[in-house]
Amino acid sequence: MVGLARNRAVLVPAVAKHLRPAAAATSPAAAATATTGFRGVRCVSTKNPHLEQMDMDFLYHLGLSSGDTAPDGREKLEELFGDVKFFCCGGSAGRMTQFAHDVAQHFEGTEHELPFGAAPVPLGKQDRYSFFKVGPVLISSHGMGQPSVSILLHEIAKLLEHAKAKDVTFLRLGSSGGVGVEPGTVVVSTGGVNGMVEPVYSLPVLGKMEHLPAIINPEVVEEILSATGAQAANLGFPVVPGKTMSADCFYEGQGRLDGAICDYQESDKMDFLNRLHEYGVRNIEMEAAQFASFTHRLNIRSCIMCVTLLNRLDGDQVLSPVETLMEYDLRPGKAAIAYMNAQLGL
Ligand code: R2B
Ligand code: URA
Repeated sequence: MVGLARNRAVLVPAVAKHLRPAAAATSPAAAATATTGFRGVRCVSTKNPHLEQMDMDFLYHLGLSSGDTAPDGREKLEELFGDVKFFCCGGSAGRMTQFAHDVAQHFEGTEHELPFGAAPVPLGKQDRYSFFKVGPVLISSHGMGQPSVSILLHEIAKLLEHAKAKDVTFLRLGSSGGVGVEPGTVVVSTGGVNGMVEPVYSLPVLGKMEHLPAIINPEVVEEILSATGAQAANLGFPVVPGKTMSADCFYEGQGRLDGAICDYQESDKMDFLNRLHEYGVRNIEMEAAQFASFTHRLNIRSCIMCVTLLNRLDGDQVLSPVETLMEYDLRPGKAAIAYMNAQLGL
């Protein structure tokens, strides 16, 4: 047996305290897939009473600060970021820079068009994350792994709260290894699971392990599937829903046989991958569970769209030609633009 049920005795109290009220009313396992009322005009809102005591908040990794006043009397961050409706992030700085240019091109001739001749300009300090704003879309790289995306999400949530941004949807656009799907497929995550195949992101806090439900809002999944379905012929690649496993390691943590160290056999790997497939997992990457749990805790609409670079049931090495991989890399961004288009009514 996999998932929460197997560990119910250990996880139930630990998980329940992290569920938002509507979800907590159901069992933890049901809560992991529940619709939990994300609709309505709402500001991005952090959950930390200590922030209220601070006159100024320096967002260290972004190189931006709250507390400055714009000429119109508003907080400077509100002037710059108050109109944000989407935050799109992905691992690679190069890919997210390209995405910023693609979004800018897409907005040409619309109300979100950049001023004539302007290109997306990198914001903030750029040495950790490559960060851009194009109309209502905030774009950033997040590096590899859950610790890296976690730092970014804490600072982006605070930034958007200072900015009084409303109704913002967070999207992670990434790459992954497929589990029983054709390479090049974009998997829209319906929920995250950790390396123990439990629907949580597990984080030690003050010497205690916290199990944070890795819940994705099903409404956003449906919206993405509907927008990409309507554009299926233009997009030209499959988009499917499925659970996503997030590992803290590319090699042993993802059951690969080609790392520098491996203490298991091919049959052990295949047993595990088949167990994942049976549980509904369709791809493996390194950030989704953290991303899902963080956005769930702050009641932020979010989803994860990752292209699969290979089918892990067929092998471990990423062997497709460079041109094929470059084209695959563009796919989550194309799916996100189709979704944002539909949401913005363009
Ligand atoms: C997908 O690709 C990266 C590892 O190659 C990692 O960031 C992820 O989630
Ligand atoms: N990224 C991962 O984390 N795993 C893969 O197999 C491919 C990309």
